[in-house]
Amino acid sequence: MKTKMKNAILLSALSLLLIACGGEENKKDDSKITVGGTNTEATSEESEDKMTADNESDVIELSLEGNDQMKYNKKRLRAKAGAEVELTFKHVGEMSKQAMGHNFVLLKKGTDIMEFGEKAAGAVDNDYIPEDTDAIIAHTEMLGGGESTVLKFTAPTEKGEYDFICSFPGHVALMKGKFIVN
Ligand SMILES: [Cu+2]
Repeated sequence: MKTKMKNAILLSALSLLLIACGGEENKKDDSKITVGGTNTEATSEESEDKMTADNESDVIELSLEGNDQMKYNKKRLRAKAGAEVELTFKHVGEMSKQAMGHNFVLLKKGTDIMEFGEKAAGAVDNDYIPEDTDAIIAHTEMLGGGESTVLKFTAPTEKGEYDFICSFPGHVALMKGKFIVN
């Protein structure tokens, strides 16, 4: 009888412990959800890019998508000054290059992106990449739905924020972001 009682006490003590631990874990989870909830997409985006930027390997791998809603999936890309960048750019939509073409054009500091967009719109025969400009640091080809490409280039050596845009006519209004060099 005595051992049975001992066991019973032990068991209830154990279950109390378990309940206590469980409660704490739930609390932790709750706080996590609250933090994530306040800052939806940007948080995961940011941490993902940070991880890439902190990577000590020689080549910085970045990715970017464009869709049929005329949007990029990221507003910021990050790279270290002078680093070799390998950007995988994908058009995840289904629309044609003629109707909803997307590219990635990285522009030098001080470029007026709306002005550049207007100029690019005139370069119909060159996939909307103006030929008489020195504002472009690097650019991909124009893609249609389902296509993807990899662009290799050297990040600017000067730290700061650079603009990237899609130069398809009218897209710069929505398809623009910051390429952050640190
Ligand atoms: Cu576009």
